[in-house]
Amino acid sequence: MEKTLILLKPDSLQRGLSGEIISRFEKKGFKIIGMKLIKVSKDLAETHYSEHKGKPFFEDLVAFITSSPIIAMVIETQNAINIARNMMGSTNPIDALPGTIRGDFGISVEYNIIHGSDSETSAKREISLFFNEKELIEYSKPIQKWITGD
Ligand code: DAT
Ligand code: MG
Repeated sequence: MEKTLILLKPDSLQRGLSGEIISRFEKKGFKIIGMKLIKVSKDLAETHYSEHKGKPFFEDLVAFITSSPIIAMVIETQNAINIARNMMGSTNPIDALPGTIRGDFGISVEYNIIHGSDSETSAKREISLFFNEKELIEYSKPIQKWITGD
């Protein structure tokens, strides 16, 4: 089963949207295998977003993600990365379709509510930045066979 890292950014918690967003992933059929509330350090933020270093929005992005707590979670299912990205919607809420998380709740690209890994390589790298192995719990959910046949 594929795993992906989801971050509910500071605006999610400040706006009281975290339960709603977690619920969408649960209802879709993802299994939550790791979850925690954390205040992201500047170091972790810069490492996590290192691909954007040097871009005009980088400093503001780091300031935003470190400004207030986030919820980090690892969720798992078949094709988890692409399914989660589709549920999130486009990076800029202007382009995000209604029915997606950013399409339903977002207005601004800076305050776009949620992060999700964009590839298998990113998912592996990002999961290991936010979680150690002991924090990821493998368990079975019998309902899984009614979601994916597994
Ligand atoms: P995504 O979060 O959809 O993977 P990304 O990796 O391109 O998008 O960018 C990371 C974050 O940086 C994004 O969620 C919000 C911010 N960002 C991206 N493009 C931006 C821009 N043009 N202006 C301001 N912030 C931007
Ligand atoms: Mg990205």
